[in-house]
Amino acid sequence: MVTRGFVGRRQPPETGARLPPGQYLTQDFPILQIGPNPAVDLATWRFTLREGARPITSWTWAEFEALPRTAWHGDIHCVTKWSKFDTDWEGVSIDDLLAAAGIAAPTGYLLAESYDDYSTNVPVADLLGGRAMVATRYRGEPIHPDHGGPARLFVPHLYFWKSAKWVKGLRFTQEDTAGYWELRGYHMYGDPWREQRYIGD
Ligand SMILES: Nc1nc2c(c(=O)[nH]1)N[C@H]1C(S)=C(S)[C@@H](COP(=O)(O)O)O[C@H]1N2
Ligand SMILES: [Mo]
Repeated sequence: MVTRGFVGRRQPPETGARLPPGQYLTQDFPILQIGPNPAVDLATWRFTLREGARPITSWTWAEFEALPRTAWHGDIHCVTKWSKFDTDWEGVSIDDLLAAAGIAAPTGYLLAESYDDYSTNVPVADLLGGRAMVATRYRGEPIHPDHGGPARLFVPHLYFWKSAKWVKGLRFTQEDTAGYWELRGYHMYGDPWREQRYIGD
């Protein structure tokens, strides 16, 4: 207890304001996932947008790499209580993805689907206005497979379980459909600043 208080006071004052409630700051980059890294081959990689069951557009890796790119710098927050400051990501914003697909932003929700059978749900509105991307680079390098490379959904204003690693597509849905962790008791939305960790928070 004494050590905790001591460490707490040694943090720069701005650290507290940047940490959502119940979070602590870490310098490393923990790896959290439901199983082993899936094998993802760039030669056969596809990224597909779907409305319900219907495919709208799909990109190969080369096509995806040619889309407009956005950089993002900031903090990420995991529901297991670590936060990491000043991370740098690059990828294709959801705004640019929809524009490239030639569609207006759908109403409703999105279920992100991954190569490891993971999924997670997010309201579409949360992905617009530059607040989310399909990230392909971390700190200027291709994302390491342990962190979801070649491509992961990246929604930094929600708990990090919403940032689906090894993402293979986005499915737009009318209903808010629970993903892997949401089916197992985690919150449907997951705002770190409102500490929405579990259903009912
Ligand atoms: N495809 C996939 N994405 C996933 C997961 C997973 O198991 N599979 N785990 C989630 C969880 S619970 C967290 S906290 C973050 C961890 O990302 P990291 O390993 O890059 O820190 O990935 C999320 N995205
Ligand atoms: Mo997590």
